[in-house]
Amino acid sequence: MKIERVTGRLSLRRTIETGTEEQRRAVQNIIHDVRTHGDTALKMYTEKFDQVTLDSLLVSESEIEAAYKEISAEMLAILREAAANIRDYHERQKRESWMTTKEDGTILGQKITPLDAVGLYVPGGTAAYPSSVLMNVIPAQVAGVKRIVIVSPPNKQGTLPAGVLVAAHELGVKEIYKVGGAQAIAALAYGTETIQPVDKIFGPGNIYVALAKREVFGQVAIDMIAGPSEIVVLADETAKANEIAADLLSQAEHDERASSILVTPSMKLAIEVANEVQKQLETLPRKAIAAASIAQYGAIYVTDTLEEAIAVVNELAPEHLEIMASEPMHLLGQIRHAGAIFLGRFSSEPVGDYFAGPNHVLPTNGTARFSSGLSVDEFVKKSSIILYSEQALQEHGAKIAAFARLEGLEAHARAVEERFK
Ligand code: HSO
Ligand code: ZN
Repeated sequence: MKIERVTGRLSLRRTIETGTEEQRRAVQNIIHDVRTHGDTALKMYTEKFDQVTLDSLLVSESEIEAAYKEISAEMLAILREAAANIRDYHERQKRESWMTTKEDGTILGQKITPLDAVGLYVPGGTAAYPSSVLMNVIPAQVAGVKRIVIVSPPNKQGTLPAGVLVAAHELGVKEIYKVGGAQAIAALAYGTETIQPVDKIFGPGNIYVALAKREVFGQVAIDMIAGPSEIVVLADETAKANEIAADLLSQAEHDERASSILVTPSMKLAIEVANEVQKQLETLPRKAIAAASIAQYGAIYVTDTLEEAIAVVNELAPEHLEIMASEPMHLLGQIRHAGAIFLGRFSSEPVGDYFAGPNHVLPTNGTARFSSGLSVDEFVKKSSIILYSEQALQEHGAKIAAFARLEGLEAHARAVEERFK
C-alpha cells in the first residue's frame, strides 16, 4: 500500500459511471419494450441476459421452502437477531405528524404518510446480499409502507440465492420477482400484467440498472446512486496495525473500485499497516478483488498531527469512518462528514454491515458532505396542513390579496376577498 505524506487538499471522489451512449440507448430500448409488451418483454430479456426460461416471474412457495433447507438453524437465528437490532434502531427514526394551534384559531401542521408501494432491486451474483434486504425492507416497514416488492435477476437454475429468499420471507415480503437489469426497473416504474408499478425504487445494481433508474426518475422516485464501498480509518499510535489492516481489507473485498484509506500522524503505524495488508491479503478468498482495490484506491496518508488527520478525514467525507485512537469519543465532535462513524477497536466496520442496527446503505463518493444514510425518512412523505379561521382570514386576507396583486394574479386576490363580500 502506498504511504503518502499529506498536506494539501484531498478527495475520495472517483468519477461516477455515467455509461456510454450505446448503453443509454440500450436501456431506453429495454424500457420501451417493457412498456409496450409487459411480461412478454420481461421474459424475453430474462432469456437473453440471464439465459433462463421462466414460466412464472413470481418466486413460489416451494422455492422459499427449498431456500430454508439451505440455511442452518444457527444462521436463521443470527439473521433474526440482526433484523431485530435493525428494527429497533430504525424505530427511533420514526417521526410523528404534528399540529400547532394559534390564538386566532389557525391550525398548522405536517402530516406524515408512508409511501404506498416501494421496489427493492437486489443485484445478482456475489453482490446479492441478504443483509441489504434487511437494510432496505425494515425501514420501509417501520415507516408503514404496505407494499414492498423485491426484484432480482435469476441464476441459471431459474431461482434466487437462498439467503436473499429467506431474509425476504422472514420479513414477510410476499412479492419477489425473478427479473433483473433495466427490464426490472422498467417493470417497477411502469408496471406489467404481473408486476404492479411502485412509487419509489431502491437498491444498487450494475451500470444498466443505474442508467435505468436515472431514466425512470420522475415517473417514480429513486434512492441515491450508491458507489463502491469506502472505509477510512483514523488512527493514532495506540491503534493496532493488524486490526486496521483487517478492517481496510473488509471493504476492499467488496469491489475492485472500493476504497480503503488509513489516515494517521504515526509513520510507524503507517508502515506496520502497509505490511499487514500485504500479509493478510495473501490468504483472502477474494484476494484478486481486494488486491486490485488496494492497488488502485487504497492509500495511507501520514499527517504531522492528529488535528491534520481529522481535517483530511473531513475532506474525504467517507462512507464509513473508523476512529481507532485512545479517546475516540473525544474526537467525535470534530468529525463533520462521514456516513457512519465507528468508535474504538471493537467497533469493526462489519459490525455495522450486518448486526448493530444502523443502516449500511450510506452515502459514497464524498456525498456524505451533504447526504445521509438510508433511513425511515426515505419511505415517507410530508403533507402540510393549513386551517385558517374566519378571524385569521379577516385579519390577514388583505395582505394576502395585496401579495397576489404584486404578482399580477388577480384571481388569487379575489379568491380571498370572495369570503368577505
Ligand atoms: N459495506 C457495504 C454493505 C455490506 N457489507 C453488505 C457486507 N454486506 C456497504 O457499504
Ligand atoms: Zn461491507
